[in-house]
Amino acid sequence: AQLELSYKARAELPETSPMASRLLRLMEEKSSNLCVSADVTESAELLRLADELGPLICVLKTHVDILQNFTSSVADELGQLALKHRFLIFEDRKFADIGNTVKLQYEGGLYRISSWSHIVNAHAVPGPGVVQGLSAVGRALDRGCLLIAQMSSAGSLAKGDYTESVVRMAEEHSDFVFGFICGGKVSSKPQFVHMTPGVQMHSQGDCLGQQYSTPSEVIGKKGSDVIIVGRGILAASDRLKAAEDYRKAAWEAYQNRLSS
Ligand code: BMP
Repeated sequence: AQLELSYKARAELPETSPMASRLLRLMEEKSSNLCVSADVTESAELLRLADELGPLICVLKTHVDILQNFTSSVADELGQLALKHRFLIFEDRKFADIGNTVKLQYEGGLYRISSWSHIVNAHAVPGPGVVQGLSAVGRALDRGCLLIAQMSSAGSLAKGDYTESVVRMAEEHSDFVFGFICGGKVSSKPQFVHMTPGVQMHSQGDCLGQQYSTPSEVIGKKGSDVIIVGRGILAASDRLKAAEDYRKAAWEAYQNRLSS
């Protein structure tokens, strides 16, 4: 078996990118490998959530295009909360077009994603141009990108050879791509961060194809680094307590992995 490095040790490797180092370091400092998926439709609720759960999370994942009332000041306030509570913002935009188009989508439009989101993600299906287009905007701003290697939804086509090609694409663009959206560890290179959605402790799935695993399966068995939790926390009557339960479960699974 491969020697299991701590998040902190991985942050310090020379091959680890600045964005991965920043994330791995703050995970260690906050004892948190929890990313909350803040899938709410009101900006005020998004900001309340970020302020309330901020101390417990390493990343706040957004879908700004589901907000009814997004303005640039929402992005500004989110940025201030990210500084206050030391988390990174990840706009889950899933770019999937030719390089020139994603460049325009990332930088401009209503959302100006590159101006406030530390992390974005992309599908590899267009080929490396998608990463080159995003990188042309993001590199100069010290942003980072995750490639979608696998998906949590039933019947996903992102598997097998496709997943392997995504990993190679990441390795070839490691100055901007620092990790993966995946079900479990897909690369043995310790400089890459693995982030896994489809995590819930008390449900197997929803009626639209989502499939859930538990924090201990994802971090302990499958070797991912960060759990991404939406409704497991958002639908709880006490969101703060639910977030703490997920943080603790995922952190303990990581610690068990280190000591085994
Ligand atoms: P929930 O925990 O409520 O099922 O939400 C999961 C979140 O992760 C959603 O925002 C969804 O868009 C995202 N997601 C996912 O569920 N599976 C994937 O493969 C990729 C995702 O980004």
